[in-house]
Amino acid sequence: MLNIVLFGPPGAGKGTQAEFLIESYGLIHLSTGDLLRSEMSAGTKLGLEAKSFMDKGELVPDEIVIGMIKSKLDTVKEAKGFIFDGFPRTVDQAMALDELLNNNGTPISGMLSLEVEKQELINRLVSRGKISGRADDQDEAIIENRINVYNQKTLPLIEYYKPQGKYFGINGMGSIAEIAGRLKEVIGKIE
Ligand code: B4P
Repeated sequence: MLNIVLFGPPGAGKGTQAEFLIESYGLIHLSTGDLLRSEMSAGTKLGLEAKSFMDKGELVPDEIVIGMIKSKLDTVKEAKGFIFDGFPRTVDQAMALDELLNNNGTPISGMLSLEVEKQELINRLVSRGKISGRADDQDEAIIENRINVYNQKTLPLIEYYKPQGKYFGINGMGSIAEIAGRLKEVIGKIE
């Protein structure tokens, strides 16, 4: 089973590259951002609670996202593997994910970390904001906050996966196709 953590700051191209990886490898895509946004648009209690954090560019509390991933994993009976996109985002989330996967005997194969310069992240998110309607893409101060939250709470995950030999840094600058090629090369080594 191929279980990939697709990692990187907001705007690094996680969602974009996940689409390509699902097609190429037949994996199941689990994006906590997408799951939270669908809860928001369905107007559920969970969605309303998440909205108050997401609109400010803050992380949604761990227990909410861990519970959401757990119930998704429980519904999938057969899979070639998963792409975790935007999850885990804290060390507690990573530990919870390991526990869930180890119970099934299917650990994380690798963490693929897309590395992109800060100004390029801001440019990508500002341009998406013009068409996406996403509140967190509309305001440069909120985008800056998301990047700061990433640096403080999410970046330390590299040190969680590195000692396990599962961290792979990937240049996330360039065309979507070029970056997809780099990801494929790394997946070839861990498959
Ligand atoms: P996400 O939905 O994960 O949003 P994101 O970090 O902005 O990444 P996304 O996948 O959307 O963007 P991408 O890099 O693909 O999270 C949103 C919020 O949900 C978080 O801030 C948080 O509040 C909450 N949340 C989600 N998961 C959570 C968790 N685990 N714990 C707690 N809270 C959680 O791409 C961005 C743009 O770049 C796109 O428009 C794309 O077209 C463009 N792009 C991509 N590649 C490009 C390239 N090579 N060149 C030019 N443009 C490119």
